[in-house]
Amino acid sequence: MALGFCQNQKVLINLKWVSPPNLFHGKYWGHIWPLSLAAEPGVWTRGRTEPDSEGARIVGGRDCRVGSRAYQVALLRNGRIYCGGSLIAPKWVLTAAHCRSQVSSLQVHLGDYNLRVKEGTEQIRRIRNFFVHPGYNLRRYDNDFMLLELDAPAQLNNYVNTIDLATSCPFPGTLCVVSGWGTIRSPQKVFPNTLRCADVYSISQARCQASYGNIITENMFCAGVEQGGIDSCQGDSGGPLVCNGQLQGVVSWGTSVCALRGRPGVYANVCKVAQWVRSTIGRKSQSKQWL
Ligand SMILES: [Ca+2]
Repeated sequence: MALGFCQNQKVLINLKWVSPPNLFHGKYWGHIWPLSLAAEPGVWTRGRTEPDSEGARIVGGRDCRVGSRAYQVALLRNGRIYCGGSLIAPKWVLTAAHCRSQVSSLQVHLGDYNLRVKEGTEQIRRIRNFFVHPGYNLRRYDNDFMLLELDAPAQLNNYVNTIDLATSCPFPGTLCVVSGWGTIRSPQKVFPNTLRCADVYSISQARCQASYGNIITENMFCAGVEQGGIDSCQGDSGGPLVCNGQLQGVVSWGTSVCALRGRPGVYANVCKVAQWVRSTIGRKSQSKQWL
């Protein structure tokens, strides 16, 4: 969850993804999509030059209530947050396709809250297999979905539980909650120990396209707040955006400086992939090779 800052920094589109600190710089910038910047000159506009004109505006998320996000998954690499995800069935996690790099090395934490403390609620799994959406397009960030099959099913309880997929597409203005262990500052990187939550509102496709142009497809939607300052950010990728108790969005991308006014977060549109999710899980659950 990010706080909003806007200094003399170019605003770059970037996936809400983070690599380990020793690789951070190279891999982070390696995920910028230059063509999108060329196609969308507005994205290149520079931030305000007045010192602290935005830095004083400290707004952002909050600690989630313990146990309130039992579907939240942490994908860790070398003990650090890499991406988020959502438990949608005891053996299945829905996350973002752009989190797929070296996916087999990721550790899956269910029922976690403070990543630095062993709370006794955690269930740790490995990834047996992963399925990237067949329509995923890295250059356009389209269909940014990936299913992870866990090596063993989760034991469901008060701290670990599944969430239902959205049964309808987002209605503009709906209050939603996004959660994750991503950076709480932007463009600085400050990673919290505890799970953070933020309230954002779904935004119409017309307004989303007014912000980002025709990069926005029907498989994405925007969510944010009018004044900026509250947003998902690097490290939150793949995590849940939940509206009315259903998983409506997967944290996908935004400007590299998060939470800017007029630059809402972009989410993969879960209502468009319910059939793919059901068929993938159903097919693999029935196939003996996966038992
Ligand atoms: Ca913990």
